[in-house]
Amino acid sequence: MSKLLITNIGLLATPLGRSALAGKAQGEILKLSHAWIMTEDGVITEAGSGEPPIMEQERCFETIDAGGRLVTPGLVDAHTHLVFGGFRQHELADKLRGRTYLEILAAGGGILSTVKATRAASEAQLTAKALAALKEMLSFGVTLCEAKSGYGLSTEEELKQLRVVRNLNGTQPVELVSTFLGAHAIPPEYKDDHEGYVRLICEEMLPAVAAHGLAEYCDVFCESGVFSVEESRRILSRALALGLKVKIHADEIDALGGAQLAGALGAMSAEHLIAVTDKGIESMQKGGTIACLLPATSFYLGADYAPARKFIQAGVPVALATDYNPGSCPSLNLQLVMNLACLKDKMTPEEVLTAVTLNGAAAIGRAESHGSIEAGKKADFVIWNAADLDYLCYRFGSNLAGTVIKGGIIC
Ligand code: IZC
Ligand code: ZN
Repeated sequence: MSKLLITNIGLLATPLGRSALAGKAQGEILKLSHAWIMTEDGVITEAGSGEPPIMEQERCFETIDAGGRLVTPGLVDAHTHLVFGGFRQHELADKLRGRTYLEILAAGGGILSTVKATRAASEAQLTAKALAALKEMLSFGVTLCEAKSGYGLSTEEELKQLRVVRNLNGTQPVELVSTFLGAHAIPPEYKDDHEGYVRLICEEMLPAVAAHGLAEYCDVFCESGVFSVEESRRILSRALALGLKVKIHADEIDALGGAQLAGALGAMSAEHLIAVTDKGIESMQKGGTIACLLPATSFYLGADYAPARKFIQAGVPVALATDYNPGSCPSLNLQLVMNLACLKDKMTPEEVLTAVTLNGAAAIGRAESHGSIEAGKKADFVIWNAADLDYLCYRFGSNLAGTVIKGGIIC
C-alpha cells in the first residue's frame, strides 16, 4: 500500500463535485488555507486544513512539504490532436503573408500536409513523438488529456493512430481518453467524392473503431469546406448508434450551426465556438453540452475569442483546453490557455480553474473520478510555484508547475 501526505499547503484551491459546474457555481471553488491532503493507493482519502491528524502522519510512508504554496487538482487538457507526424513550420511564411487557415487547407496543405507525414510514420515513430509531447504536457501540470485521431483518414491509418493512443495509456503518467476524428478533412483519394468519404466513415471506419474498442468519442470538424452540419449529423448519429459518445468542432470560423447540432444530439461537448450564435448557446444548454473553449487557437490564428461570459450566463459549463495540433495551436502549455482565458475570455481565475480541472474532466467523461481534490478521487495534484490562484493566472510565459503528482506518485 502506498500512502502519501502533502502538508504545509499555503492554499488548496479546487472545484467540488462529480459533474460539470455551470453558471455561478463554476466560479465557486473551495479555498482552504494551511491545508493538507492524504492519499492511499493513488486515491485521495482525506483533505483538510490545520494540522493533519498525528496518527495518520505516522502511518504515512511518504510526506511532501508543499512549502506554503498553492495546490490544485492536476490539470485536464480535454482537446488535443496529440498523435501526428511532422510539424507545419513551413506554413508560417504563408500565414505571415495573410493566407488563412482554410485557404491553406483548400490548397492541399494544412491538415492534409500532416496526413501525409502521419501516414509515412510508423506506429513506433508516432508513439515516440507523442510520448515526448506527453512528457512536456506533464511538466506543465497536465495529468489527464484527450487525444484525437484524424490524420490517417483511411480505416487502417486511423486505427494506427488510435492504437498509439491506447499504447501510451498506462505506460507513462498522463492518462488518455481517445477520440476518433476520421471526419477531420477529405483525404486526397476522395477529393472529388465527398459523399463516398462520408459513407466510408459511417460504413467502415466507425464500425471498425467500435469493434476494436479504440475510441470512446467520435468528433467531426464541422466547418465551411470541410464537413457540413448534415454530414456531421449523419456521422455523429452513426457513432451514437455504435455506442460512442460524441463531440463536435463547431462554429469555429463560420457559424454553420454546429452548436445547435451538438445540443440536439446531446453531445458531451462542442469545441471552439468562436462564432457561436445565441440559438447555438441555447441548444447546448438544453442538451447538457459542455462548451470547450480553445483561446490559444484564437491567439495563434489571430481570430476572435469565444464568448465565455455568454456561456456562463446561459448556464452552459465551460471547459478550456489547448487544442494542441501542428496547425492552429503548436503549444502544449495549458497555463498559457489559463492566462488567455482570463485576459481575453474575461473569465475569473476561479472559473478558469474549474474549466481546466473538473469541467475538463467532465468534457471527457471523467468527472466522477478526476478533476477535484476530495475523498475518493484520483490523487492527481500540482504544487505550484505560486502562492495563490491570481498569481497563476497573472504570470505568463513561465512554467509555474513545481511538483506534479499523478495517482499519488511524484512525477
Ligand atoms: O492540424 O490543423 N482545427 N483541426 C481543426 C485542426 C485545427 C488541426 C490541424
Ligand atoms: Zn481541434
